[in-house]
Amino acid sequence: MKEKDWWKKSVVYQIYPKSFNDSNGDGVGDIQGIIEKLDYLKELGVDVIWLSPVYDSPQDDNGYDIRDYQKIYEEYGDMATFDQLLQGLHDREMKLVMDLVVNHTSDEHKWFEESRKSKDNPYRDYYFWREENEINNWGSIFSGPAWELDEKTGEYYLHLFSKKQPDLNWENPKLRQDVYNMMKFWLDKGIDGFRMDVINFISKNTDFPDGPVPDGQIYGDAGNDFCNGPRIHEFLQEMNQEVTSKYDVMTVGEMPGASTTDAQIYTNPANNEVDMIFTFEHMNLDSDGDNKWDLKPIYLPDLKENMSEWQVALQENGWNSLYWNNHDQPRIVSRFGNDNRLRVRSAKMLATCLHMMKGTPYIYQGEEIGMTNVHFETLDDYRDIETLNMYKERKEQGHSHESIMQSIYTKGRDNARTPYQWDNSENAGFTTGTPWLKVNPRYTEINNEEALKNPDSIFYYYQNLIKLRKTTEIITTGNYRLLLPKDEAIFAYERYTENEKLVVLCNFTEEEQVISDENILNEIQKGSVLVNNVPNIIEGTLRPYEAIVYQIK
Ligand code: TEU
Ligand code: CA
Repeated sequence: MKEKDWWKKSVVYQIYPKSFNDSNGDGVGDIQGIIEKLDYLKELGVDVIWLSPVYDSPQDDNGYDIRDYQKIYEEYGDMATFDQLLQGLHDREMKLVMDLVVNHTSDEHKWFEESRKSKDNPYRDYYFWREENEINNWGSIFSGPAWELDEKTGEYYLHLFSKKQPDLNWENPKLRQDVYNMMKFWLDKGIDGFRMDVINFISKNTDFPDGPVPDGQIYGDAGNDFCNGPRIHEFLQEMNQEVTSKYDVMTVGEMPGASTTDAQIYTNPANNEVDMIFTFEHMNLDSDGDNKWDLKPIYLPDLKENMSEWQVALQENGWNSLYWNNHDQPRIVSRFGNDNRLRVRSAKMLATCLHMMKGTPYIYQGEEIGMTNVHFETLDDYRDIETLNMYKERKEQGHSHESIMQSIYTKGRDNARTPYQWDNSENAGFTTGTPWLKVNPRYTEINNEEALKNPDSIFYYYQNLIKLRKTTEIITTGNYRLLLPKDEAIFAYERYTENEKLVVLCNFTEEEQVISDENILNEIQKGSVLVNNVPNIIEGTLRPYEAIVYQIK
């Protein structure tokens, strides 16, 4: 493996700064708070930190609405503190990947403030402006129409996300150069890569044809008009050539609406676009239709089929990112596991299932201690713009309060954003003040201090999975094959090289499962146990949420 491919051997840990650790008691996490936890992250063993946006922002979407790309948001600290964080990570031989949000800016960014002033302003073409008869039926992903009238010039601007997140016009070469220069500013500081926010949205069909339905959630059905658009590969290649290829960095593109066929192009090293992408497909399988708020229980064979399709499609000339969680998704142990009696065991099973796959695993803060979804009684306790807008819209459409709250409990983004649970003191040790979003009441039982005290905790299980990746080459290099594709309870697969094999067996249910497949039984008899989550294995049987990995040489 080339030195440059260090990210193939890495495990990434995502920090959502607002909710990680508050160092000064104002109720908001901050960079100093992260610095205080660097030794903890080192102990977990992760190689790379992905930091969600810390740039200057009015925080309409918690920092994914950037006012100034080269300034740190005041509540998080300043550039000197940021430099200290970067140094602190490098001193501990960890790397730092920053969020790159260039599909849109904040409406308070100086480009947009200029752009809206007049039709002949030099920044006018940094965004998409259209007359009333030129706009289409697209809906914003955060509800309502995607076009907003600006009184000043009487034209509409495009915003696929909130009104305060106008979309940048990548057709404009000057905008592209400004973005590249900004990227170089951060790379020259020594950061180690970018996670690129909705990066497959930057090329759009600028004729703006109507979509099939006026709903911003439906990425796939909008054809290639706003995702994977006509010039997307050209833009990514240009960015690579002008910027990222000049540094030893990793790039991961967040790409809703990208299929495995798209991903084969995006991640093929020969194309010089990005190293890997985040797919959304496995995260959409527990939605009824294309709207994430319409709920449906997960059907395991669907999940297996989809994840296996990605594994196989990218195993030769591409690369996968592996994730269950991020700041937009509900907590995995509540979603595909059991967050009550079998919380610890099912969290370990889910970790095993993901971390034994081929690709770069991402751990989202709190996942390593099995943090769970939250059920706040009233809407007032929620903060996320997507959730609040959706509530209003669905209420107007006639949905009942109860059914909307059920969707929020199951899918809302604030599930992932409640403050990190450090200990069982007030506010989970996250802040001495009033947290910006309430702490999950389960912090007395689920917290970091508790996890570190208990050798059987989820934390030590993750630590071990990360160690295994370092010592067991096949986890990085082996190819993937799904076993028992139709089984509704067991997720089984193997990883193989010419002379070695791993067999991974995961029970996704609360019931004991018996393995009757002769081939699997024969294989595991020849193997030794690499990792498992329930003591005293009974060969051929998987107890509730049990996971076993056999190594066969
Ligand atoms: O998310 C992209 C995105 O499409 C999300 O809106 C996601 O689909 C949604 O949360 C699920 O309904 C990225 C960021 O990760 C997210 O936090 C931002 O809000 C969004 O882009 C806009 O920058
Ligand atoms: Ca703070």
